[in-house]
Amino acid sequence: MACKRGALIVLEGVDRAGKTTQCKMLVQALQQSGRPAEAMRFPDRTTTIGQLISAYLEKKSELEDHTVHLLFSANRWELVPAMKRKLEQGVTLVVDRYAFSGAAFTSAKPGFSLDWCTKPDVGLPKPDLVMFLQLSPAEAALRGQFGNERYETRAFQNAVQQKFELLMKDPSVNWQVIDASKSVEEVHRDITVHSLNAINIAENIPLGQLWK
Ligand code: Z5A
Repeated sequence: MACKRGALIVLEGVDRAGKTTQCKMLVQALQQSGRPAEAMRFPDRTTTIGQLISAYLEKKSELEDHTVHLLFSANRWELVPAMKRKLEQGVTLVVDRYAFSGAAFTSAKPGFSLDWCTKPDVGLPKPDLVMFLQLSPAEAALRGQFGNERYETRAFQNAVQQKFELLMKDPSVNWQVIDASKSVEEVHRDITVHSLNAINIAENIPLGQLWK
């Protein structure tokens, strides 16, 4: 009998919400409990496309806004064959940012509709669970200053948060809002409960297609 597929689990959220911290903890906890799991992050800065994006984020290069949006999407699509292979092998993928960040960040720029911004990612592997780590700007400020990369300003992050709120109204996606202001351990516990549930459900259903 073919093995049961892994789940595609995504963490989204505003700057300093704790996505990277929680992705690492979740992968470790799943592995320790005997469930195959691997971490991924977008942008994946290791590929040729990812290096173009990284230079843009670090403000070492300029790219036209539509162009960089399509590069972020291409960076996801280039990883799809590997993602599908892992999921089919029963590996759960825990992903730090995905197409939702793509849509939220570009549509927070002037002149971009959320509708246009989602289009290039239609048909990507659909996450079984998307957890949005909710953190107020005041709480984020307690975790240190913004970094020096592009987009790391309070005004832009507020606009991004509003776009995420619109995306979360979509009932075709399994969104769970996580209170990221709790301690690292408490957030981890909440995330683990939702993840185990999603892993159990994913075992018995085929992988979906995002926004289709
Ligand atoms: N972007 C885009 O435009 N289009 C796209 O398609 C995609 C992305 C995929 C990539 O940044 C940028 O690209 C991002 C979106 C855009 N721009 N912004 N902003 P990245 O992925 O390289 O980095 P990041 O996602 O911005 O990281 P982050 O948001 O700054 O951090 P985080 O991963 O959410 O948090 P963390 O690193 O785990 O924790 C931050 C700090 O808080 C750290 O000191 C922790 O120790 C602390 N922390 C974490 N949890 C807690 C709790 N619970 N209590 C107290 N302190 C905590």
